[in-house]
Amino acid sequence: MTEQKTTVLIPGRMHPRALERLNAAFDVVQTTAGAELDLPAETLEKIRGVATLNGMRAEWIDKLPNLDIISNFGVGYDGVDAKHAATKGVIVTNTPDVLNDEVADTTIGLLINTVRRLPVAETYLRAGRWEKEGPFALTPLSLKNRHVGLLGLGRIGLEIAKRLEPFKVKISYHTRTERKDVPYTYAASLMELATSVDTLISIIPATPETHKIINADVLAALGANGVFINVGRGTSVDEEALIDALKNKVIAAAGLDVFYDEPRVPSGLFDLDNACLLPHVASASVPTRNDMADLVVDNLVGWFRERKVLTPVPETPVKG
Ligand code: A2R
Repeated sequence: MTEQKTTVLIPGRMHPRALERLNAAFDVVQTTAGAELDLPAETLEKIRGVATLNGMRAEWIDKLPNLDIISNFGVGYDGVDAKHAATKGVIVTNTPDVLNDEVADTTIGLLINTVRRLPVAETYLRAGRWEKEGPFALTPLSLKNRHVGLLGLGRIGLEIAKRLEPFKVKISYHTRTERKDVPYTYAASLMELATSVDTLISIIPATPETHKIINADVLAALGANGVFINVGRGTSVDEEALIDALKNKVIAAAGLDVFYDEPRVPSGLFDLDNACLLPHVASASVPTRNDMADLVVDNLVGWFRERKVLTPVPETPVKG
């Protein structure tokens, strides 16, 4: 007789390595986007685990009476209702730490690309303009003598700060709780941070508290030499205010890897030559995404084999 495998739901897309390993370990039910929970009642009852790319709403959780665990692919789990999961005794896990270095490296690349306009310079060369028209225009902005403010100094923010040190920039930060273990200057509010720095890097999660906190006033406080970089979540930004600030030179430039309503990017941003835009690629290398995929699977396997998970989120702490 064959052993009955535990049933795991994948609502929508999944990383191929995670999919392969999940198929080997579990009885996998994969649904399509738009029909994530369109399953017969007997299948819904069998589902004990979920592997997701940041999508598990409260009403979906409610449809799964025997759910134990939701394993999220990504450190940000704002698309998973972890508070609701907690009320149902459902564990939520995410993929912290394994992506810190990749995201921090990308952040430095995006900052330099934004300030020194390297993607624009490459386009200039590839269009044959260097030979025809002469050297690419000098960039008005430089990283030299900048004062960088980090909004968020958690696992990823700290790696960004460490990488900024050799660039000889001044470093400040704002978080709700001051850190006693870092040499950087603390600002008690976002406004205080934006007023004191000329470069703001956002690496905070999407929460009700962080919704559109980077607004017209914050951008104005950065000033005309100001540079804004976002590698956290697009929901932290009032995008209309950002487009206005870039258009009217309230700030000098922005580098964005994340957007309010991904993958839709406001057309106003496409028109701006002082915006450097990336399609949410900060952690998107094969090795890093493989590590994230393994952590998604290891959390599920650990739970169903030994009642142990590696990386539960704070809303659903696991005892023992
Ligand atoms: O506020 P604190 O002391 O909890 O510091 C956290 C900070 N943070 C905030 N800072 C200011 N105002 C807020 N309302 C606020 N909420 C959170 O963000 C901490 O310094 C940082 C988050 O750090 P971690 O939890 O270690 O997250 P990690 O791994 O650095 O990833 C950050 C985010 C993810 O949630 C994804 O959305 C994105 O980066 O990939």
